[in-house]
Order: sequence, then C-alpha cells, then structure tokens
Amino acid sequence: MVRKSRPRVSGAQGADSGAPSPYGPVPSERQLAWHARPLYGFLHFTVNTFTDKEWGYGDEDPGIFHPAGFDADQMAEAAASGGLAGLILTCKHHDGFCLWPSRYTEHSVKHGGWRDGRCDVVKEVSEACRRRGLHFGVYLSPWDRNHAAYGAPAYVAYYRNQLRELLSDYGPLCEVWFDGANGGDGYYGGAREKRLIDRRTYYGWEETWRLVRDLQPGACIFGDGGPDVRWVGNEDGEAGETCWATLHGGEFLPGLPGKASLNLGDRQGSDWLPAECDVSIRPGWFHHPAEDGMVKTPESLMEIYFRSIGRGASLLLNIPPDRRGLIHEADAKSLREFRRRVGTLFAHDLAGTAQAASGPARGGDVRFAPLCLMDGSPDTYWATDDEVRGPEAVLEFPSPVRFDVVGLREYLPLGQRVDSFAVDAERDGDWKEICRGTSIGSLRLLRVRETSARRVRLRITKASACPAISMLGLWAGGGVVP
Ligand code: FUL
Repeated sequence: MVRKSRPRVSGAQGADSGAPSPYGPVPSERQLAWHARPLYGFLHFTVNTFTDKEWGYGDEDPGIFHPAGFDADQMAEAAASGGLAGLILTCKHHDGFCLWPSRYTEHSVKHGGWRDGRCDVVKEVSEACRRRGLHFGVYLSPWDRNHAAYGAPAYVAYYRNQLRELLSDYGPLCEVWFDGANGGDGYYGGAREKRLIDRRTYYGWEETWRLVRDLQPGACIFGDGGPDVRWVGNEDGEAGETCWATLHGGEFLPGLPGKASLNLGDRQGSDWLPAECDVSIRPGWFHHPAEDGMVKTPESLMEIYFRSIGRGASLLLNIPPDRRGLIHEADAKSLREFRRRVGTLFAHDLAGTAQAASGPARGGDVRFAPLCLMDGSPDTYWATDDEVRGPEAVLEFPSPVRFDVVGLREYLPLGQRVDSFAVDAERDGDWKEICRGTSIGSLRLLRVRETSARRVRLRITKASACPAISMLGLWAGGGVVP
C-alpha cells in the first residue's frame, strides 16, 4: 500500500492551498450518513401474507394475522448475514392493519388472536435490529383502505397520530418511508367505495414531515420526490446509467412522480435528493408460497447491485417474511451468497498496489494529491486548482495489474462536481480508453473487459467545478461486461 507521506506530485501549482468551495447543493448530515449505508432491507409483512394478496382491501379479519413461528431475531440475522445495514418494516400497509398496538384503532395485532393480543411486531423487529447492530426504519402507508374517514381531514389527524407513535416509541429511526400509492377503492369502514384524494394537498406533507424532523431528526424521509431520498422511478432496482443526486425539491410529491426525471435526477436540480432503488427479492412484495421457487439468484442480485449502488443510488431490497413469521430459507440463502460475492469482489482494491500516482494537486498540496484516490480513505480526495476542470491522474503499478471493475467516488460534502469522465489503460506504451461515463456521486462502478495494465489514467472530460474525487478503485472478478 502506498503511503501518503511519500507522495509524488506533479502538475499545476496554484496559489490556493485551501479546500475547494462546495459546488451546487450538498448533502445534509443525515443524507451523508444514509450514503454510508447504501444496502438495506425492506420487510413487507401484514394480513396479505396470510391472504396471498399484494394489496389488502381493508376488510381483513385481524385474526388471520397469525405468524405462529414469528422470530424477529431470525429476520435480523438473515438481513445481517446478507450484508444489509438495516431493515424498514411495513408497520401498516394499504390495508390499514397495524403491526403495533396503536392506541387509535382496533385494526391491529392487539385485536387479533395471535399471542392473545399481547404483541408488538414493530417493537420486536426494532429491538432485534438493535441487538444485531442493524438500523431500523418504518413504512406507514398514507393510503388506508380500512379507515372510515379516509379522504376526510379526520383521517389525516389519525395518520399523524399513528406516525407520532412510531416516531416516539421505537428508538432512533434511520428512515421513514412514505409510499406513493394513494387513494382508490377500499373497505373504508364498510362504505366499500372508491375514494380519490388530492395528492398534492390532502396529507399536508410539509406538516407531516415536520413531525419526523421534530421527533427523529436523524431519520431520512423517503418520498417519490424526497425530501431527503427520492424514488428511482421503477421497482426493478435500476437507477439510470446517468443518475444525478440532485433534483428540484418539491417538484414531485408522494403519488405524483415523474418517473423519467426520478430515474436520472436533474443536473441543474436545486436540492440534494439522491435515489433509492426499491426492489423485491421475489416477484411480489409480500410472501406468496407459489413464489418460493422464484427468488432472485445471487447473480441477478449482483446485477441489481451494479445498476443501483454502482450508479450512486442506494438499494432497498425487500425480503418478505412468510406465514411462519420467518424469512424463507430460499431468500436467506440467496442473500447470503450475494453478500459473499460482493465481499469477495471488493475485498482487494488493486489500485492500492500502485507505486505512484501523478497528476495536478490543488495548490501543489499533498492533501489533494492523486494519492488520495487510492489511500482507502473516504475522507481524503484528489482536487485541483479551481480553473483546472479537465485534469488527468495516472496510477502506476510495479507490474501489470489485471482488473475488470473500475470504481469512482466523489467527495460528497463538496457536491457533485464532475459531468463526465473516461478511464484509460496503458500497456507497452499504448493508451486505450476502457470506459467512460457521466455522473459519479457517491459511487460509480463500471464493468470493463478484463484489462491488464501498467498504468491506469482517470481523465475528467467535463466538470462544473474542479473535481474532488475520493476514490479510483480497481477490482478483479466482476464477471461479464453487461
Ligand atoms: C408500492 C406499494 O403499492 C407496494 O405494495 C409496495 O409497498 C411498494 C414498495 O410500494 O407503491
């Protein structure tokens, strides 16, 4: 591993030896913490698990929720050994059934027969997560097909009361998830009718989100258009190949998404609003026995990993508990093997074996030298003088290094600065471009044809401000170029 104390720096010497000023919107503290845990899980669990449906109508008997073998520790264990950093639980899905004994409704675990009503799934899952070192987050469906007042102001008061319970009684939350599916037909206390709401005004989102800020300041709020984390515009786990972390805040509300813009982001966006890719390990969001043979393979999960986390987004992978109240063996097995593959692929960053790194350093200062690209630290970065917008950095290896995955990271506290880049490899004196791309952000992974090179060059082909790049990584074993 090359040490930073013996840098070989060449290139421009500028007068300014201070850090670059941030460019454009930058992430908040809570968003930075979220970027640091890009892979986490979703638990879809409710009456649907027992009725074999995806959306409950709202007239389900609470008695059908009876997960006789319920074991929250098994869920947390499956998640942790699958490499997930946390779990978000559907505390209430569209059917309105509450997995915790809410004081505001009879339609909950308290009024079913399971454990004589003395149960709280939210409590058990949150505590199991903490025991296993996982973060915990909540999903509370805005749409409630059970509640008689849905569509009227009284329901919004009810919704906020429930939200307050979840925000107050279950410890620190990492994320609060506001679903965009809102309004339609349902039971609604026996009315059995269709109710449509004004998605822009009905929930008073600003006020609802303020509750989260007040009671859980560290939690990221997910909604179609933010305000902290945006939807990626599909449920396939796929961010755009160009995926900016910026967007105009307030442009999209839950249930009012612009799928294409959400997928790509907006380079000119006024807010830091990175994408989250939600996808299920199975065809459905809830567990259906008929889908036990359709669990995504580790290969397919790897593909999703490259298309989500590898494009600067996060991956929210759904692993739905079954009727026993356990993560099914097939899901746990695939997830474990996926984790093993990710771990093996990224265990050894070959860029760290470079003997030298050259290129311009901001103010000629070692703090901003190209060595920062491969020192393994997310807190150091390669930066140039302000006017140097198209610099190149070269890593030099003692003998040819063989790799098939290239990775780049920008130093996020300074914003998303690079518009496009290319990476070249040199062998026997010839430089050859091996990949190019646009957005980098928190991570950009590119699979390339297996390449053997003595020198590897990063070329910034366009930047809106001098680049600040914290990593150029090289790995072997990425598999085929898609
Ligand atoms: C959608 C919902 O309608 C699905 O049931 C699921 O919860 C998914 C994550 O979000 O909008």
